[in-house]
Amino acid sequence: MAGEPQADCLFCKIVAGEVPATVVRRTETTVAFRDINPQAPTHVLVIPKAHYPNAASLAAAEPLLAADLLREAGEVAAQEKAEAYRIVLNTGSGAGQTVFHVHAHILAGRGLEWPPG
Ligand code: D5M
Repeated sequence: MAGEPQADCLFCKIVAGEVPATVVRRTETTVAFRDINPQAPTHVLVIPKAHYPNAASLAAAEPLLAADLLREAGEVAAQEKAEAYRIVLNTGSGAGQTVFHVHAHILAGRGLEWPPG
């Protein structure tokens, strides 16, 4: 069923506490943790606890949960004292998505170029 935990999903395992992560914030619906391979001095991932493969499928099925994800991105940025930051939602392997449980990257703490690579 949509949103249910997937046995083979790394981020579902982080939600369940079966894989360790450096959690920086947790709400009823989301978890935020440091990226294991940081691309900036601040690099945090925000995920919904529910499993959706990407942002579009999350927003289509649970728009309020998609809003939670964006609100939490802002809360993480504030907690990290990021004055400027980038929220990235890679969608599809061609765009660099490697984990198919939707996650918002919060990147801050260095100059961020435009367009991104
Ligand atoms: O981003 C997937 C991100 O997930 C990538 O930046 C590495 C990160 N990652 C992978 N495994 C872990 C664990 N175990 N903890 C924390 N972060 C992790 P994507 O947009 O799919 O390329």
